[in-house]
Amino acid sequence: MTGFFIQPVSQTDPLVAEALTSEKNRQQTQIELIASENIVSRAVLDALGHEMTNKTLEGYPGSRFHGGGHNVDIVEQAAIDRAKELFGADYVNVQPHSGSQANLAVFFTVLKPGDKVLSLDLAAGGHLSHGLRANLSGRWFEAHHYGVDRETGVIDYDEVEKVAEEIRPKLLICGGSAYPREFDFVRMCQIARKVGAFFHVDMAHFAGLVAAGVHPSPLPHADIVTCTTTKTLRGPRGGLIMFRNNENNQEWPRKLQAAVFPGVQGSLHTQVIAAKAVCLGEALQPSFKEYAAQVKANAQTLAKTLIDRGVQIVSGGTDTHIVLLDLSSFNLTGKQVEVALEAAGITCNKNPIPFDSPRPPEWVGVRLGTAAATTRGLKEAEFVELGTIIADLIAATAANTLDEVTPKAQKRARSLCDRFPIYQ
Ligand code: DSN
Repeated sequence: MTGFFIQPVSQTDPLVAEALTSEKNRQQTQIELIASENIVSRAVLDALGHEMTNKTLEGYPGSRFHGGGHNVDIVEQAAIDRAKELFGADYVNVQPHSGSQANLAVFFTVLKPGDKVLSLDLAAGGHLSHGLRANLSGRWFEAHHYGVDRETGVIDYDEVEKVAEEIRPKLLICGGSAYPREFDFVRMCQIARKVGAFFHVDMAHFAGLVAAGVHPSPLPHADIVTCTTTKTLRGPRGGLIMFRNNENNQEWPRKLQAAVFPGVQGSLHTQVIAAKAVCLGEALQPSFKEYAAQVKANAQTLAKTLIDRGVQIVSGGTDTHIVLLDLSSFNLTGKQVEVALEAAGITCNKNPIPFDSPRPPEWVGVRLGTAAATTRGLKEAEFVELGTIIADLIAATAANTLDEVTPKAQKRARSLCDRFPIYQ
């Protein structure tokens, strides 16, 4: 075993080592605008790469199926306590391996197969784990969807109420991956109560904004809330489930514990639990409030810069970190613009916009998010620069002049990376 415990991957596995080095280099030299991404701290990386990964453990702190769990108990309890403090929750489960697993555990707890759910349509910004036919949630449960108003791109809550009254779902969900506006939790809760549904908020994208108090919290209104620890919360890949006690969820702590384990998962990702504790601790610091406020200010600056250059933004702006571009007036697809931006060193993703084609190659949307670049240190002035580069690239894609425009755009994006370095 000589070397087994000391040799780094660069000595033992050149193929993987090279891909890891290139990925780090890619992140250092590209501006990341994928809305579900962020750049975690060295402390979160330390926890993720820790020997704690060797520990197999099932169950919950104080009640485990394996011995030797004392240290994991400490980090899991810390993660639970910090999440409770951060979000003002009475119940927290930090074990879900992802947001989708967290959502599945909710379905497992409050629904029986065949029960009806009502959630935001995927094309209007929803999430696949909220009842897409291709996902388990859509196979085992009867999913129905509400959308957004065709003119405003914003949810029409009267319409949600009408649909909810027709469908009478057992679970009403709000949240998703590409809805750039705040949800009206008060109204959604009223609708849920009126039709006798439980109210679930998936705040995966905006959890960091809620934690920092720069976005309304769903906790006072929802029966149950899920999120990821990635995205605006700036932590490792994984999910959380939480709620504030009310008359509907009194029986749920026991059921949810069992739904996560052994319902939808086996043993813990112990090192991820440690990283979750670190990220939640970071989010409790005053500097996180400043960070989250800057994420929002940057998104608003980016949206305004693009609007001023004639780019249409779904819903006309943003209340969060998400800016959703509608490229139909340029006669461009999201894929064309995603490729043009990547060639210039800016990463984003094609996305459907409301009422878009069901075929991804035909989607006319691009989703941008400001969480990662804000972590790098970019502020309003740099987001004006970024918006200008993006608008130039969109115009050049439409005019077929990318060969001329890309090199200059690439230089400008690279200069932002050099001025705001990461992981030096
Ligand atoms: N739902 C995917 C996204 O928003 O990009 C992953 O979290």
